[in-house]
Formats: sequence, C-alpha cells, structure tokens
Amino acid sequence: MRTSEALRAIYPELERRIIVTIMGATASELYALGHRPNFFYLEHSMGLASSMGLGIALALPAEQVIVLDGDGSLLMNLGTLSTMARYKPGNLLHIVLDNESLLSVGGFPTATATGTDLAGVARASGTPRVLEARTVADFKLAVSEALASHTLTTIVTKVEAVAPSSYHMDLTLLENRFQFWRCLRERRRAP
Ligand SMILES: Cc1ncc(C[n+]2csc(CCOP(=O)(O)OP(=O)(O)O)c2C)c(N)n1
Repeated sequence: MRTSEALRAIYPELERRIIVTIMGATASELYALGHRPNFFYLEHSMGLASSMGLGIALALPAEQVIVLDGDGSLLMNLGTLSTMARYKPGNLLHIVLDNESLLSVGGFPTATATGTDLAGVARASGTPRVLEARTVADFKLAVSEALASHTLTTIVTKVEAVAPSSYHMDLTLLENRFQFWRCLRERRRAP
C-alpha cells in the first residue's frame, strides 16, 4: 500500500475532523487529494505533530483530531506516546504511516526497518487501543473502528516508501497557520 492510497481511502473521514500532519511526503500527498481549512501541515517541526494534535484534542474535546505521523518523526519524539497515554483523550486518533524510512529527505532507513516495533512501543506506553494494518482494506477498517471507539488509538500501518510525484504545495506555512487557527476558533464557538 502506498501512502497516497492509504490517505485516499480515509479522505472522507478526514473532511470533517481536525487533521495535523507531519511535513514532507505525507503533507504533499494529503494536499494533492484536496486541501481543507481543517488540515494543518506541521512543516519543519519533525516529531511534534502528535504533540500538537494532543494539545488540540485536549482543548477541543467536542472535536475529533487525527494526527498523520511518520515512523522517523515518531522515533524522534517517542515520549509523545507516554504523554498521550497519560491523558488518553478519546477524541484523538494517532496514525503512523510507517514506510521504514526518512522518505522525504532521501529514504535513509529508520529503526523500524531493523525491527523496532512502534505498535509494541505504543502498547507498552499505555495506549489503550493499538491497531496495525498492512492493506488498504485493513487500514480503512482500523480507522473507522478507532473513530467509532472514542478511545485514544494509535494505528501503525506499513506503507511503501514511494515518494509523491511532487512535493510542491501552493500554500505557505503562515497562510495555513492562520486559516487553520480561524477554523479552530470557529469550531470552538460552535454549539
Ligand atoms: C528536527 C528536524 N530534523 C530533521 C528534519 C529534516 N526532515 C524533514 S522530513 C524528514 C524525514 C521524516 O521522516 P518520517 O517521519 O519517517 O516521514 P517520511 O518522510 O518517511 O514520510 C527529515 C529528517 C526536520 N525537518 N526537523
């Protein structure tokens, strides 16, 4: 399964929710499927998409927040798993697209290529629900189950290390930041 296929399969689930992605390939693939004001692409701050998602989930308990993480990014901030598990927001879904590499900067293999089991680390950190997927069908099912469960879930899904056809995004970081902030503000005001 490619990242683009995985994201296309769950795109309808992303349309209404608050989405925070890592930078690079994942951001570009989601942007290519269609940008929305409720999508934030956390450029540069590698590892912190889950931390940002956790903060939003705690601040906006009526919203469902989905973080699109990468194996390299999560490995840079493993403590995020224990922090998320400590607060256990039921409105947070943490998806790890594990391509076993730092794809966006040339494909250097990460520790998941040599056996680190991120689902196992998430379980040992106390995450109440941890699911794994390898096919588009399994991934789609895992996402709908996780969203219906209203329980903090990490889904680790293996994806091929295939780069997007283009990394170009016609949206500056600041523009995305203000648009996303306005979207969050409106959601907070909504009854
Ligand atoms: C602190 C920090 N170190 C390094 C980088 C450079 N960098 C950008 S994307 C990336 C790889 C991210 O890997 P992963 O999370 O596995 O996502 P993938 O690119 O494989 O989709 C790196 C190292 C960065 N942006 N920030």
